[in-house]
Amino acid sequence: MTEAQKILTRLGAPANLAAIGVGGRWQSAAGSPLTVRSPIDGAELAAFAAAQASDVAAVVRAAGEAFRAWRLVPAPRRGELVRRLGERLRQHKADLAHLVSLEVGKITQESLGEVQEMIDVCDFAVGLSRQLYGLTIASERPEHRLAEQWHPLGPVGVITAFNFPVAVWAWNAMIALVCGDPVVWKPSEKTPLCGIACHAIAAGVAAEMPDVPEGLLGLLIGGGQEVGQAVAADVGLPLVSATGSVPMGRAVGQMVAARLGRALLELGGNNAVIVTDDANQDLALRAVLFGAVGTAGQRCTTTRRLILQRGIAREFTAKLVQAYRSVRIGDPLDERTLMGPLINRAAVEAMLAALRQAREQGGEVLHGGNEIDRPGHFVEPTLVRVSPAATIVKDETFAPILYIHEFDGLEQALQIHNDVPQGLSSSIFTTNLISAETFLSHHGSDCGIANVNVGTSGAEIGGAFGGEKETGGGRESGSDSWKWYMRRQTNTINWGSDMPLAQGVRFDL
Ligand code: UN1
Repeated sequence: MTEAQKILTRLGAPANLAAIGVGGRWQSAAGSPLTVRSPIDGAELAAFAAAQASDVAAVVRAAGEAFRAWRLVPAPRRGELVRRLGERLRQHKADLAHLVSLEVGKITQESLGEVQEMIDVCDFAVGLSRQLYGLTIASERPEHRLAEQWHPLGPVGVITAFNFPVAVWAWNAMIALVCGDPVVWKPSEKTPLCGIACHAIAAGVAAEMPDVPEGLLGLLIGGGQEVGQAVAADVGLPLVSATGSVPMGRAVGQMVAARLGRALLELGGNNAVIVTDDANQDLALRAVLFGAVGTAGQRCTTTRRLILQRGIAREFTAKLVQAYRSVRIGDPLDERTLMGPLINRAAVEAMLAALRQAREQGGEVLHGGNEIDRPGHFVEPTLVRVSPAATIVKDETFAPILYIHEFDGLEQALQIHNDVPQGLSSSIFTTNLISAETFLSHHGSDCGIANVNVGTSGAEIGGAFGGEKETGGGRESGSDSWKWYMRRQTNTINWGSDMPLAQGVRFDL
């Protein structure tokens, strides 16, 4: 048994790993064989057959049946399931984090942080289960009351990416569950074991509560795109929440729109940090280092562009090069390591290809630029000084490349900042109130997330997470993101003995 399999067994997964889960019922699939290898050293972690598109309908049907029962369960009681799940995640935090590190190559600190994010969203959702508020609205008619209610929406399809293989499911599933919605989850085919682990933990907790219907939680591990496409196309899923690349989101969004379903998209980012001449450079340096090098540059919120004011540009760049030199790269399970591997060979190739393009477009590599010669998929974190006009900087390359630009005035910085197709996360480092507020204003950052003296990555779950433009417009996790997972109903109640029409219309016989 591999270490990963031992962890899965402790978390309640079946000995023979299966690609399909409906509550505690696991079912082997007959799709293409899936061999899971660790990006750390290429070692095989597990192998089993993936699900096929034809497997989706039955899981969605079970979710539909579960919906009819779950929507009748009072929301605070639905919160009790999530509360218990949060407790169970606390117990299994170390094991689940270890599995994340093995399967994705994240350093232990970041894997623990990811599981903590799940626990935090559980706590948030438990509170939310008593706060699914609607408004009351002043009616224009006498003795009338106008109000809105939020009702459960139905089963939610959740498609997640490899880089947050457990947390993003939790962001969606915990909110959906308290809102009264079953969840059908299609994890990334690059991280099926994290999918199996979360499903096993959740199904174990659900089985302990008699009012939880079996089909409430579904899992489908696909081998390619076909399962995700079937999820997007299934009318039994009124909401599909998808996290991943822009091309994936475009495909899913169009399929969901074609059936007039609701899509919540959280796609690529091309996040920038602006550092002004008056900034606290120590703060900026630490935030940029974590934002650009953390998770080996594989977060949607990774800092990909650094926009430096001319007066401090040389000095700050020199400090950054110095910091990059001391980043320890290697085994993510070694607590001294700050950067682990990329997810797979294709990610390494994509990084090298982007760097070739950057050089062709006039970029100067100031640090890194190479693959590291050892088993697994290790690269050097890379700094490239390049003009913001170079087309390569408009792309999200899911790797630790940081492009460095220079600017003179804030207007120019904002112009460079917003001149990319994506709009997820952004930040400015400044001690000047006017610069900070301009950045946050309607003519400042065009992103869904905009920070002052805080980096682009590492958002808390309490806020709404997501972005504009090609990032897809969705909002997940905190604030009022829950409204995506429910249907709003507007109610007008006449408690008088007359029948006045709205807008003062008269229609008398
Ligand atoms: C992602 O990369 O898809 O803000 C999510 C952050 C994390 C989540 C990132 N809380 O970096």
